[in-house]
Amino acid sequence: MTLFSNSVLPAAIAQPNYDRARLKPRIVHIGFGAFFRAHQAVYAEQLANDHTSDWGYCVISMHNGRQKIADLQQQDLRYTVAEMNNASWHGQVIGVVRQALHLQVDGLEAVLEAMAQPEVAIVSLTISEKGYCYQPASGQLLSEHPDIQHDAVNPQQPRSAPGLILAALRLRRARGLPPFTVMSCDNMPANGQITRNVLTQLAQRQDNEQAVWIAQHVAFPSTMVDRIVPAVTLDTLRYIEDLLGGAVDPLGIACEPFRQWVIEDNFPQGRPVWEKVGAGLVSDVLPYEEMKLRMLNGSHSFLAYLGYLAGYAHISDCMQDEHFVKAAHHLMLAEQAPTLHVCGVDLAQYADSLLARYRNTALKHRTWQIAMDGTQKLPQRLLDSIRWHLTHDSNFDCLALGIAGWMRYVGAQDEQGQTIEICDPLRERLADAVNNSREGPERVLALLQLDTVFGHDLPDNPRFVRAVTDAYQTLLVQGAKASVAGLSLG
Ligand code: CS2
Repeated sequence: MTLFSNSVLPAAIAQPNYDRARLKPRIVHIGFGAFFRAHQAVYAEQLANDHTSDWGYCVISMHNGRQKIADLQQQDLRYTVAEMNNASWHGQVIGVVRQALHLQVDGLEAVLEAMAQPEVAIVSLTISEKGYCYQPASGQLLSEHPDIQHDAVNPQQPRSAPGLILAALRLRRARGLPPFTVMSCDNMPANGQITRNVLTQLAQRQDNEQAVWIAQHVAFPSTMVDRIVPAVTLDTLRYIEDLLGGAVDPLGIACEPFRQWVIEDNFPQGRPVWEKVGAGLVSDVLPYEEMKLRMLNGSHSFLAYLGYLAGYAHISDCMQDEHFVKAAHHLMLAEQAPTLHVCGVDLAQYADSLLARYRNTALKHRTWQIAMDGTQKLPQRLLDSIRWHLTHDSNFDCLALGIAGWMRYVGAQDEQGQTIEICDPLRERLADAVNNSREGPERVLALLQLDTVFGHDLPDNPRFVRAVTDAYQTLLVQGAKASVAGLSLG
């Protein structure tokens, strides 16, 4: 076994061809997870390789991922990305990270100092939906979140990501430095607006003057990000070890070849020329975000809940079942596409390309992984479209079955009676709703009481309640496979 940091890698592995010392950590990225490593960092790598860019990253992890930051430091801040298709792969070493910090290990002062460097122009985020401490149904700050309650009265000792960013902005302001631009790269509609909401609303509770300053001076561009990057498994790491000729990279990551990034062009402090490496810089990202969230993520969630219940461990396994393929296609084109406003995109082609991506058997994208955090995902993926159908009096059977699938899933027992491990920030509330209701329509009504997910309009809408209850009953009686096969997709 050779360590990645001192080994000679096979010639087929692309390596940084630029002087890494040239790169400055002009972007601070919070959330050194799989998605960042295989998405934003890859764009920066291509810019440095092909366009002499000097935009490097300082990466910060706040709570989890201690070992990852330690590994990164150990291997000279480099790691491998393997783009994998059914039968082919392309391996690349990423060198754009110039500094790596962990809040718990390096301490708040070091983290704030990195964020307050004059050269920092952007702070970007992949902290997942729940990291924003917001209410998915309304897009506003979740004031009762324990970390927000803490940060509201302890602005100097932040626990939440919004609190940390506010502390860094406060420090820059005190030093007479311009603010940085805050760029969310998480899967939420108008993610820039949500980030602005949570930051300004938390700032109002800390110090209203700072809230006014933020509203006047800080830009929050929205982005649509896309690349399928499953959680790393031991198998992936072994595969990457083979690619690397036996060198071990604990940070190696596998992803699909496809990537897309649409960015609102609003960076008063400057930005990399992302458009040179395929990103779309536009004035309004929302139509693209909605398209991706509803057609890709919406069908992903549908396949995740129903697929898991049907016994399919991976998205590519769902694609072996022609009824699941047809249902996903129908969901995308008949139930999601009509709700969209995007121009100049052939949605039928987009749907076909998504199904082709889902068929990538090299990825092993677990349905269980996508099923996580449903309370944070359902509103933008399925429920907004349902609202559209309720207004237009049109059919939404697949969407309703998707919601019913989630309800059955959070019941925490699969169709064979085995326990399902539920991962969700509202896990306890879900368990309360499940344990205090009888299986059947009563369970549906209990789960609909989660107002940060469903708001008040949906539980009050008889057509919605009936559609979800009927789908739930069908699932109970027939099981997931037969319920999907029995959808009438006319
Ligand atoms: C997935 C996404 O885990 C999930 O919820 O739907 O991570 C999806 O793979 C990415 O958004 C694709 O860009």
